[in-house]
Amino acid sequence: MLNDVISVGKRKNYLVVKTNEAEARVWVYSPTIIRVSISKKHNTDDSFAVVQDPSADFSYDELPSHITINTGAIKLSINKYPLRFNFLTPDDQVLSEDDTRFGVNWQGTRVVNYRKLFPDERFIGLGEKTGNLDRRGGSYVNWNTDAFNHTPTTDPLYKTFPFFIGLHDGLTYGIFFDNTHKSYFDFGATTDEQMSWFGADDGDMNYYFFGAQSVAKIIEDYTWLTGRMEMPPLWSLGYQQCRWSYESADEVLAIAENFKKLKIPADVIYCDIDYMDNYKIFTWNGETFPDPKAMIDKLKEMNFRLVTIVDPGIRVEPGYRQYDEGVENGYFASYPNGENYVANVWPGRCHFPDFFREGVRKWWGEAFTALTEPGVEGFWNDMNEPAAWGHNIPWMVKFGEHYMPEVRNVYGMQMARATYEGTKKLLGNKRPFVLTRAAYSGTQRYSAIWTGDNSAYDAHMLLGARMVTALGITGMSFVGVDIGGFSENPTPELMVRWNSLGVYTPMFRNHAAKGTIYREPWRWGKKNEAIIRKDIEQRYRLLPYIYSSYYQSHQTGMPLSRTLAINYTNDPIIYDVKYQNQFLFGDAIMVAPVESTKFEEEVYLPDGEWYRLGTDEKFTGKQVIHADAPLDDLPVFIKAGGIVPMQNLVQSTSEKGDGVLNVHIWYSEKANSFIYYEDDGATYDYEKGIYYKRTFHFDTEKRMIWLSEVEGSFVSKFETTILHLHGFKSVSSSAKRKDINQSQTENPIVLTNDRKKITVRF
Ligand code: MIG
Repeated sequence: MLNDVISVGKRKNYLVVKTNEAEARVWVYSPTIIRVSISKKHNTDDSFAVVQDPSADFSYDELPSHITINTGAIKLSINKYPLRFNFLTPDDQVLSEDDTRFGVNWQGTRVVNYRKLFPDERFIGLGEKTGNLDRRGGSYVNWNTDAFNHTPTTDPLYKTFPFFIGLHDGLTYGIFFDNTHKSYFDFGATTDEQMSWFGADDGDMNYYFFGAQSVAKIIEDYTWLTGRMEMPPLWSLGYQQCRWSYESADEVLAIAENFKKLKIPADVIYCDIDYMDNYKIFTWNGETFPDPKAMIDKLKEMNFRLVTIVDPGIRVEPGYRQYDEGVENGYFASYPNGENYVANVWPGRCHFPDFFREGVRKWWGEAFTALTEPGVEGFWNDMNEPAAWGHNIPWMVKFGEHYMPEVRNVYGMQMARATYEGTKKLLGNKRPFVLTRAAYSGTQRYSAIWTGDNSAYDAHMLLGARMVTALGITGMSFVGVDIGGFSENPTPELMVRWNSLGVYTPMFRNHAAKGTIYREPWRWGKKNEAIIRKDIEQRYRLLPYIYSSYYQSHQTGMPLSRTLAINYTNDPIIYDVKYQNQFLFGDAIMVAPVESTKFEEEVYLPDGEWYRLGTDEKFTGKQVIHADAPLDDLPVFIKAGGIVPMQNLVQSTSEKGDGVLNVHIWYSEKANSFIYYEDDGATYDYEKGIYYKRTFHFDTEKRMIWLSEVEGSFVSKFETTILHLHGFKSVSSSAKRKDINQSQTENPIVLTNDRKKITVRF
């Protein structure tokens, strides 16, 4: 236990507070972010997650009983006898504080921080976890695991995001416990509602405290600290068709051709592990995929991109290039005596690249020429927990300078980093698409993620919706789940329903395990095919809105799929398990997931006014409504004031479209605005100012709609903007159709795109 302080002083840019057994260090990163690291040894101070440096100076006051640091936004009061940390608002309300009795406590190498639990305290975050939106009463472990066949209560899963947000007494705070060892979080589950606690098997009690007074600002601060996503390639936001596996080039092409023939929009097709020769990474099976380039060229003609899988396990086989080079240069994880570590996975006996070393990452990255030369642009990283049969890699296996238990939770992130850095170089100015299963905080800088091997039943679909929003809190905006469920077979109803939810999932990918029935949109009968097609079409119409929302993630860290706890933090009803799966998709759209066996659903409309998408039926908020939920019409609502730019139907993001940007606006008394963003969707030119950005405003009091002057030098692919007004009294609005597009409202206002400010009166 931390006992009395024996000395206080400043060293470089941090405060040092010593007791006779440990040392606490305190840094200020910004007025709303303070870091505390308490340790008996302070061995290393590297972080895989953090990309910012602390501010150079801050001042502290030392009083007889305590030390204070006041950043203007947070008051940290450090109690000296014994050493305890208390975080307060500038007007002295307690945000979060150590349990006065136990504070930070060690048992051997294990370190835990016990904190006061407030009676009304809720907890959100921790990323990819099962359980409820409000994690109060929950207990969790972070230990990246190949969780095949997991259920809606399994823990741990594939990823580690040791970041949560606490909510009590109308206050908000966040804690990021940046410790990569196996870690534990307990939100009052095991302490008789007395304390919350978090800790790890080893390492420092090293955490960042966020004191901003809104969930959105805390997410902004957390993603400032750990980095934000780049703009994704536009093609990766279209519909993605995957399967374990399409077994040959002929099958891949036949699937793509069918999408074209049936006029179902799509952008991406995948090759899972069977495209390789004996599961050897960076090879192709010469019989089933004799000419990858020819196949990919044909796919490109059909406007399809190919994503191929890579696993970390390198098959032990002399003569196989990756094996030979890895052995020769000592690139693999090893036992302490220097022998390469061997475990069994798909290729049989394997070695595992040590992604913790720069030279190894470079070597791995360069090997992607085997995929990029024939034309692959997307790289799927699987099995990187790392997974091997038997799961537990011996503790003595070394990765870089670390033994396995210290860095297991980061292995997947370092693989994704190596893949991202390597393929970014190989693709020149083009954006690679990287997808990873295992991850740690900060992975948003390199990769999209999916939630691993879910199953084809309703509870898993709902869990997926909730996980996506929890991952959004922890900085991961670009997230998908296997639409339809990976294991087992969905009923046609579940497939249709899940696909309709996929429209409003940041990454829209249909995937299924070996041995399950085929999942493509046409496998479910003509009637269901029509619904699936209609829903995928909606995704394509929404792409200008979705792409602008990704820009928001890129700029501020605000995720695409947002738990209602971000905007309606203090409304207790949104935490009710009945409504906890509802989410906002971007600023304007609210989605209520519905099980495939129900055709009506209780939906909670939070404060404000809401319109049902498709009918424009208007509702006042703060009430539960019974919403119709037939399989062809998922309950989707637009927040009054919502501004949603859409485009005409295209069959692929590679199609140019008709040049019309359809901007839908739903009436509200309150003024609103939306940042519209566009660029070439493919390259890094946007980093040089080659983008197109303008803000759409409307203001009911002023009876004006205006488009700000365009910022950036990109020329929009839309020559015309058409405004569609919904629910405006002075203009007739009879948009009664479900598939809104430019020709179906009576009031479109046609504007010719001018880069200067455009104003419209209504
Ligand atoms: O041991 O590559 O989660 O998406 O299809 C299974 C085969 C390995 C697990 C992934 C899944 C993928 C499958 N992989």
